[in-house]
Amino acid sequence: MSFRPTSLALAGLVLTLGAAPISFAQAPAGYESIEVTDGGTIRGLVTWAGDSPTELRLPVSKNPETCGTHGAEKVSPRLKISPRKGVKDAVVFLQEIARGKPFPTGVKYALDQKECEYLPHLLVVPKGADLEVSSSDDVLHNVHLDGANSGNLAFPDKTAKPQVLKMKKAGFVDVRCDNGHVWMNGTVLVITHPYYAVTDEEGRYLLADVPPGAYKLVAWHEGWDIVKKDEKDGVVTKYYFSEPVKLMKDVDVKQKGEAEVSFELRAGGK
Ligand SMILES: [Cu+2]
Repeated sequence: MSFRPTSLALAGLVLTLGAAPISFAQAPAGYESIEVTDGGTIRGLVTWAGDSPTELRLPVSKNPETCGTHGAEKVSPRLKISPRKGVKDAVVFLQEIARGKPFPTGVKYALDQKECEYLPHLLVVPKGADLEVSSSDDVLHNVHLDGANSGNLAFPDKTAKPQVLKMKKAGFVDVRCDNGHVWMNGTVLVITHPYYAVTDEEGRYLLADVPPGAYKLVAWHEGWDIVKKDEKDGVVTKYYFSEPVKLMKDVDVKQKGEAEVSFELRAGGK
């Protein structure tokens, strides 16, 4: 998934670009880690505008003994709205930044499969880092990664060893299971810089130590509406979901200042 930035001159910094499209969230000339001593903070909320929709429940058509934590249904993990309208699992990040703080060290980027769901549902991984995938379930899962990075990993049961995939390219990666667990999905965002945050249960996010300057701030959320489904003998074999929602706002970060930027999602995705 990629798109071109609307403006090539950001933050007073003129970027020279080649003919190739720029990957989403990728700094064209690479990212330079520096010590940031006068950085500011960007914080805010991702919230739901209007009445919260009824949660989407999907029938558990396979391995209910392992997967059926809500009886014979799974609550779709794609849209989680708190009673106060906070939206969990949106990712907020600077669209581009050439230099800033380093990625934190000693972080393990891991994706587990538990009760036929991906934990975490949305994971951000630095470009070039290892993603470790494991399973805590005693049913066969097949982890199908597709997008900026691809892969196909089989986990017969929870005794299967974790498998490691290097996330070489920046961009979004869809994760799903091809073994009949049609509700299982997750997203990995591979990013070139550490200015990102995944929203918590109340939709909150915080970006710290941002070098002073003007930026484009992106809020991204996966699509949540079912637009189509394949069925065989009355059983859904594949769900197709609406496109992800990408919202963008300008933000000006002052030296040791605090900027507040919030985003709203709404029914229909726009
Ligand atoms: Cu599975």
